[in-house]
Amino acid sequence: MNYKQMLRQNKMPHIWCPGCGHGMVLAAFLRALAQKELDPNNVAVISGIGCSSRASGYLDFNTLHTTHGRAIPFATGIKMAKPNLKVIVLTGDGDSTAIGGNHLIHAARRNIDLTVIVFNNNIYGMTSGQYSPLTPHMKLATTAPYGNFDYPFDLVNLAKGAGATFVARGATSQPRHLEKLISQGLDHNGFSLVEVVTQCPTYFGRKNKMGSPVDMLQWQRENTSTSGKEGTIPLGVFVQEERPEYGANYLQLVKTVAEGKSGE
Ligand SMILES: Cc1ncc(C[n+]2csc(CCOP(=O)(O)OP(=O)(O)O)c2C)c(N)n1
Ligand code: SF4
Repeated sequence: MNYKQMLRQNKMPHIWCPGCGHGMVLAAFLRALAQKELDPNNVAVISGIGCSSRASGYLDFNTLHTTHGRAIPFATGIKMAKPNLKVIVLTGDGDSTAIGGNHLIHAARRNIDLTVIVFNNNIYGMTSGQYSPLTPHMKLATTAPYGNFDYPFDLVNLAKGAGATFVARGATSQPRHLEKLISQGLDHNGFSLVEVVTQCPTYFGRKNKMGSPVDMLQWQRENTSTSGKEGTIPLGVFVQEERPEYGANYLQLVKTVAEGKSGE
C-alpha cells in the first residue's frame, strides 16, 4: 500500500493547523502500516472526537469516527465480532485519558488485541485549549490561566499498571523512531499502547510561549531521550510481554461451552 491508496484523497486538504504534530503522527503510522502488507479490507481504524481523532476520516480503511472518549469500546466490539481484523485506535490525550480513561485501563487489563496510538499534545486542541489529564503541572491552558494545579498521569506507567502487554512512547521530533515503535505495536498480539509526544502550536504552544512549531520540536529534542537522560521524558519500549489475548480466550470459552464441557 502506498500513501495514495491509504488516504481518502477527497477528504484533502486536512483541517489541522500549520505546524500541528498530528499529521506527523499520521505519516509515521502510515509508514509503519505500509510495511505490513495488510489487505486494507482487513484494517479497521477507530477514533473518538478531537483534532487527533479526525485522522480516521482521512484513511481509506474500515473507519469509524465515534463519540468523544468512546473509541476503545467501539474498537473492542469490532475486534470481538471480527477477530481477523487489525483494529487500531487513533485518539487524543483528552479522548483517551479523561472521558475515555476508564475504557483505556480496562482494555489494557483484558489484553484485547488493539493498537492504541495516543496523540499527546498535552491539551484539548479541538475545543480551544482546556487542560487534560496529561497537561504538565503548572502549564497554562484556557481553563488554567494561573497554571494547571493538577499533576498529570504518566501514561506509560498507567498503561503498564493496568496490564498492557506492549507500551511505548515516541515523539514527533523523532519520526523514524516513532515509526518503528508503531510498527512494533502493530505486530504485538495483545493490547499495545504507543504514546506520542506531539505539538499543538495553536493552543498549548501559544499559551505557554513555546514559539514556532520548529521551536516546539526543538524543545522535544532537548527534553526527551531514548537513553534515560535525567530530567527528560523517556522514549522507547517500556513493556513487551506475552499474555493470553482476550478475544482468543473468549473464543476458547465459547467452544468449551458449545461442546457441553462447561463446569467440568
Ligand atoms: C461527550 C463529549 N464531551 C465533550 C465533547 C467536546 N470535545 C470535543 S473534542 C474534545 C477534546 C479533544 O481533546 P483531545 O482528545 O486531547 O484531542 P486534540 O483535539 O487535542 O487532538 C472535547 C472535550 C464532546 N464532543 N463530547
Ligand atoms: S488546535 Fe492544536 S491540535 Fe488542533 S489542529 Fe490546531 S495545532 Fe493541531
